[in-house]
Amino acid sequence: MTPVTSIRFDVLTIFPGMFVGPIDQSILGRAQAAGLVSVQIHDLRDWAHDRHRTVDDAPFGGGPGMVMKPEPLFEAIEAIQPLVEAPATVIFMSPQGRRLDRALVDELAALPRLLLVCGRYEGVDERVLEHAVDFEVSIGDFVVSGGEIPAMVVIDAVSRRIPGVLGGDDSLDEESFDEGLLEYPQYTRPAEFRGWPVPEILLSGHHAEIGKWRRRLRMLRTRFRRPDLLPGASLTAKERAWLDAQPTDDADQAALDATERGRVD
Ligand code: 9D3
Repeated sequence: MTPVTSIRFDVLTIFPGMFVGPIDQSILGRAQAAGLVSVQIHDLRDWAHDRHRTVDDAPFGGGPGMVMKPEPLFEAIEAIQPLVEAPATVIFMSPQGRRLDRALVDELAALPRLLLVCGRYEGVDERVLEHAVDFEVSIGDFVVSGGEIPAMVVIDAVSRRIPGVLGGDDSLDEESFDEGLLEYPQYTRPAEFRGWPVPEILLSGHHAEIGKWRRRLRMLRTRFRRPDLLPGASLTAKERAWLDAQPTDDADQAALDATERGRVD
């Protein structure tokens, strides 16, 4: 018997309805049916103390906006933790958090259980972050309206790292990013569309040459679009030398990449 890794997500939110479509569709839906991933959504208002189901209040010291009250959050987290045996790592989705990247996705995928707490309003009572949350996660330096969509991003990205979730060869998913290079350009029929031809090499049937061309395009593209990735990319000394020898002064390298520069000489 091969060991099976699975992960459980609990989500705490005041908008449980936002999660209904996304997590039941496609790859995530299949992963849940296969028992590789489970997702349970919890409505924070179920732990409110009044009949208006209030979960926010004005900030001490004044200032704009509202702050999430501590009692419902503490009580919800304490009620959700014992629902299954594995202890959950509690993550608060927040613009102040550690920025999500591949390394963090992999760290999270190694955990058995995550409790994702979605923020709303201007913020949350700091005592929740200090005493009930393990750490905060952001999906990037831009503002979205709440933690729900970021939590879905975490669930989707982390689930893809669980073996078996992608169905086929899961290792395929990482290959292009793994080597720290962007992907090569792709084409399908027709061979000429509105006067724009597919690069000739791809029609040649010379698989070794096509492989070289694709590799070169990946290197050129990465240098042009994401030069920050290059120092960490796994290139051979020969490949680095080749790339260093390519001119960088073109007005439109992107267009050039797809044709001339990728030519195998
Ligand atoms: C007034 C200052 N704003 C902080 C930048 C207030 C604020 C705006 C939006 C506070 C929270 C939010 C809602 N965003 C999230 O909860 C959130 C988020 C995000 O906005 N960007 C990236 N990642 C995340 S994770 C949660």
